[in-house]
Amino acid sequence: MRLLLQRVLKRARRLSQGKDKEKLIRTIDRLLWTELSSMVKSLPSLDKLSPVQRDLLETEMSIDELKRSLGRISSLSSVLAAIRDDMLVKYKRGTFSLREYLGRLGDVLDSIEKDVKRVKRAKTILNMRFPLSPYRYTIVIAGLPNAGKSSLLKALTGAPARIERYPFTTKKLFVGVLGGIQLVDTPGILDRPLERMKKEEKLAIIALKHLADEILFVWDPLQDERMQKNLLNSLKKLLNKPILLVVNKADLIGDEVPVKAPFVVSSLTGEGIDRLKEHLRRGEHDRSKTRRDS
Ligand SMILES: Nc1nc2c(ncn2[C@@H]2O[C@H](COP(=O)(O)OP(=O)(O)O)[C@@H](O)[C@H]2O)c(=O)[nH]1
Ligand SMILES: [Mg+2]
Repeated sequence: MRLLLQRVLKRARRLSQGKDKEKLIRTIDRLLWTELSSMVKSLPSLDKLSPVQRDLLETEMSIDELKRSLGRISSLSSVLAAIRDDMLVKYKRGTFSLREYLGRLGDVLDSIEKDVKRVKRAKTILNMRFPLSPYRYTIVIAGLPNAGKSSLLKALTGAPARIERYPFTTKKLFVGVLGGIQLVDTPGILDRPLERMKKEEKLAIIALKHLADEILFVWDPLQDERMQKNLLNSLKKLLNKPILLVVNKADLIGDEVPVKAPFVVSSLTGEGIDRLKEHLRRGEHDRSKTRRDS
């Protein structure tokens, strides 16, 4: 906040050309208020948020709290004006001190430090753009690391996946298209227990939850069964979407399929892939997209 004040002072000095103190006072006041009010105006109307924006915000703050913060910042308009007028009187009497003015402004800014932080964070969250089309039926691929998620995405969609940046995280997101469906591979997001999720990952998952129509869980017959069941259950709870179970690496297991699954495939040899593709494509026609909330 002190930085904001320094910036304002620097610009005000330039604009009022140093000598004219009355102009300096008025300029500091005007610039500071412009900064604060534009911070408030830069947020979209909180009563018109989409469900996904609302969910994202509420992972980190209550919307009422945010509204109160905005209110406190807005209410500084009159506080700042009163300080300015006081300073103008002092200037006329010859007792004006710039140091005193800045000190009082600093105190005022300190009093809204938390509010400003909250508003800035809200702005970051509300400006998030998820790099997926909200209009396509969306299948999110999940499963343990090495289960074959990336291989399956490639086997299903052919072309190399489009690589996007995951909002809020350093992670990459891989998007492939099959007919009108988009398939998404989310390495490092949906491949381990979610209890210890970081703040940013939580946001990413909530956005994903709003976009996903269905989860394709890749089961790896070579990996621990319990771990996979746990992950499957936590995804069921977290995302609350229909889950399509696909056993991968069919080429390595012969006839001994370890879980009951409607599809057993090999992303390596292509076994079972056409049947799965057909199923996914058929689903696309059955499900008319009526939604979009984001
Ligand atoms: N034998 C065999 N290997 C596979 C199959 N699918 C994936 N793999 C291998 O398993 C490893 C992990 O695959 P990858 O697609 O990177 O898994 P991800 O971490 O879930 O994305 C790689 O070495 C793949 O070549 C499969 O169907 N059969
Ligand atoms: Mg992968």
